[in-house]
Amino acid sequence: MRRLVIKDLEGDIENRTARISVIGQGYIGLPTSLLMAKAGFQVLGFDINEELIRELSKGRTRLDREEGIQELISSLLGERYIPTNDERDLMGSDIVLIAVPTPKNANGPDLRMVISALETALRVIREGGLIIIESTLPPGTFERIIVPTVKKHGFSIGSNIYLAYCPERALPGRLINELVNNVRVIGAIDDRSAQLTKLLYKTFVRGEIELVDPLTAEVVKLVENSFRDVNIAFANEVARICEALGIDVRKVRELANKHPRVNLLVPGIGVGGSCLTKDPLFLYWASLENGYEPIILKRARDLNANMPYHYASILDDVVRNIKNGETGTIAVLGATYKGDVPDSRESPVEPFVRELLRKGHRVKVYDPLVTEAFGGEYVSNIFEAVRGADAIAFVTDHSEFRFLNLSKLRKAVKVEDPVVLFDGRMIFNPKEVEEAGFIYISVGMSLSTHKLPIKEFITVR
Ligand code: SAJ
Repeated sequence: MRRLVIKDLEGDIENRTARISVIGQGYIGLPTSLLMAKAGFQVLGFDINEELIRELSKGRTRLDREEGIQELISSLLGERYIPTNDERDLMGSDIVLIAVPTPKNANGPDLRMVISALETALRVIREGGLIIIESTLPPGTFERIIVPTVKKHGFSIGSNIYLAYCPERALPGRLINELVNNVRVIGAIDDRSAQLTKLLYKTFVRGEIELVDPLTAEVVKLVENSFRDVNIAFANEVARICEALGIDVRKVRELANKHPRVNLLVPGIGVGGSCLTKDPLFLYWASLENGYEPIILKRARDLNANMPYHYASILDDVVRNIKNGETGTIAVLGATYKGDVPDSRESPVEPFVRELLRKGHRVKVYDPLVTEAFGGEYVSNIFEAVRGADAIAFVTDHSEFRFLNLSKLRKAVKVEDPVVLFDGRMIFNPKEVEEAGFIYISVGMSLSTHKLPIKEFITVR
């Protein structure tokens, strides 16, 4: 009898008759649903956010800047891809995939959304079905929390239910491409769960698929994002060193990167997004609990988190110098956590803006993709945003900013010299900025070298 159930699901995956439900229709759940629908499955995209489901049902997506997503929705909606927020539609699913956020709170990971999605999955899955978790799990969660929850519902893993962890590893901005081409890591406690999950992913993934134990899969995912956070922290550390020593990090980076084994990332006003700001901490906490404190992870995280405060402090000094000690008006351009992605979660722009406000400045915020202003005044037009500004801070590397006409921008300011342009993402050529009539300041430069009209200029802290 058990064999029959197992064979059924294999066959249903192979001939695309398995009915799949995906809980969470965000950055990962939506594109993954669409890819499985494209592969030939009937996919229900479930989300508790009614507004999101309403939009999707009309064929509209918040991920319209992600290449390929709008096209996939247009061709699959109502046919093989059906968005819903009615849990009853999911009853009897053969496969349920969970792609909801795993945020952090002050003391550790917040697993409430994952657990709630798992409870939903356990209510709707058919006997002999497969549950896959794509949401990030802190080390040990699969065996200590997920497995016991499944057992509590009366299921026996590897017998009348199958269960696997397959963390998403795709980069916002290149989602479809990375979901298809990246290597996938599957963690499971039994072979059948791993094999069934592999069979499913093989229907839409071109990258290799590796099978490991759940703890290894959990750690791999966190190591990847910690690697990136630590590497950006190193670039930021080099920027701070250059500021202290009075040289330009651009030249240092350009020359160091000519070495065949050096690849210094781009220093900037900070590291944001929902992944890099928490994943290194998940790894840090888990290791600490088990007797080893990974100090590099913690130091890197703290350094990256401090960058927005550091540059808010510099800008505060610069503006007060220009204004003879008074506060001024600062136009902050960019609000999202990175360029060309309409996501302001954990954006480093938030502490940057809040710190400038706390120091008493008027802050106007413009972003081409979101209306978030973090307590500042949102302005929907870039030229209006800069009008009357003593300083303009570019803090997100949107493509729109890279190709701006800087002379036109300077004219729109309508303030006598000096007007400062702070390049928080190193997207401009300093010479061009100065030719347009701004004073250029940036990450990783000694401020004493800037051509400000003040003799005794601040020293970088
Ligand atoms: N950043 C820099 N300097 C750089 C590169 C990035 O300051 O040289 C900043 C960005 O501006 C942004 C932050 O870092 O604020 C993070 O951006 P990102 O593009 O590095 O990464 P995410 O958070 O969008 O996506 C990461 C990816 N992980 C890795 O590249 C190892 C992605 O593959 C993961 O799937 C994703 O986290 C996730 O969901 O875990």
